Amino acid sequence: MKTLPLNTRAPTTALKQPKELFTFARDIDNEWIYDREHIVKEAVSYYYLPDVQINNQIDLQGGYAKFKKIPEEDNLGDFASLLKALEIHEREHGKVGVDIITFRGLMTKILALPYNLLDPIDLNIVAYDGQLFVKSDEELELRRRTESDAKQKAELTPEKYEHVKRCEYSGYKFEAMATIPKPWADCTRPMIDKRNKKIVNNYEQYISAIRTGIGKVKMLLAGEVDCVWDFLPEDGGEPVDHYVELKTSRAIETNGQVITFERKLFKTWAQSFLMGTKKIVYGFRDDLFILKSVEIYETEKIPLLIKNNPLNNVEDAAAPGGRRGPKINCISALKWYGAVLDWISKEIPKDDESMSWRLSYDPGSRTFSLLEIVGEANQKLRNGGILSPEFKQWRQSLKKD
Ligand code: 0WD
Ligand code: CA
Repeated sequence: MKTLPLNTRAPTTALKQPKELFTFARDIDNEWIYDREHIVKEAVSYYYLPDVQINNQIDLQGGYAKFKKIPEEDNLGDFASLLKALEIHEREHGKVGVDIITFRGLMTKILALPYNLLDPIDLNIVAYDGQLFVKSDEELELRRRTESDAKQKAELTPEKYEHVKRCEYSGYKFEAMATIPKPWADCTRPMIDKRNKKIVNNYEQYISAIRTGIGKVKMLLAGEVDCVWDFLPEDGGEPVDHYVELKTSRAIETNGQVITFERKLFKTWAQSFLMGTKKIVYGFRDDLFILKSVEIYETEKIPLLIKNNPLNNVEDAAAPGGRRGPKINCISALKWYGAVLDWISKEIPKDDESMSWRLSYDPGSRTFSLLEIVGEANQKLRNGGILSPEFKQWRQSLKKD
């Protein structure tokens, strides 16, 4: 087992500007879409929430009973569809030359780790064709989600548990209320006015795969994009520059809530920063789920915003046991992230198919480690677990030329 001390930091944070390579989407029927035109027409939505509507007491639990929610086991990050979209891209443009291929959300966990020391991480890594394919351990992830839900159910009153579920829903409802399916000029009046009647779901998802990198490590990250700020640029413009991340939060009234929000804002920064998403829109709601205000954050300004907050380093009321959380520093987190990727890239031989790897963070012992996975478990990851037969066939066919 190899370990990386938690205080490791890369000397610099040289970052490549993220560039979109391709997109794919999931529709309401749980089908994946790869056709660009179809995606633009059906899966991309646009931000639109004028002040008059915000002042209209939008109810973010409206339609809760009709929520069309995807089962957890179907929402674990579908690697097969990412690889299929990658293959389609490569058939036109050739093999994507990166070191690591993964979902953005998994990298957010690593980037945010220095200030989330209680959250475990378990990722499987397969080296194949000179690249590392990184995916969460599905079994563990699903078990954790199920157990966390069961724990809440057991520990909370039925009313409180219901409240938690409604909080979850309110995020998706905010997305439905803050977006329109076409640019404003192409929308009909009913499209805009009937948003509150729309049945909310979390099947529909638009995913952008970008090329980025930190230090010497080049990466392909696939991440969900909530909506477009103004328009999708044609010929040559960078779509990433137009993307928006939507979030909701309890309106902030007490110092404790400021600290809780700052921790959330840090995670949202990490998530958005990785994809090059420039804008984050927060909808603030009260305890009755009424939307009170909307705040737009520029992602690049958040590190300074957090740094300058005098409450950032006081007693962390949100942490279990009243733990004094370390002062959040986005640059320090980035240097940690850079060091991790550098370490992974150096430690894992990219052409050795005799083993796979497990990257773990264990909150109990506070160890960050890489462990070899051999034998049957390695074979399983290489045959369907992470790599799909279709994708391997595609990459093999490239080698024959
Ligand atoms: O453990 C896994 N294998 C995960 C899979 C963790 C996180 C996401 N996913 C799935 C997503 O559903 C999506 O299909 O992978 C795909 C790409 O997601 P991503 O952009 O890499 O994921 P992330 O940045 O963590 O989350 C983006 C969105 C969330 O929006 P918010 O505003 O809450 O960050 O993906 C959804 C959610 O809408 N999402 C989840 N939905 C239900 N349960 C979860 C979850 N645990 N995690 C992310
Ligand atoms: Ca979001």
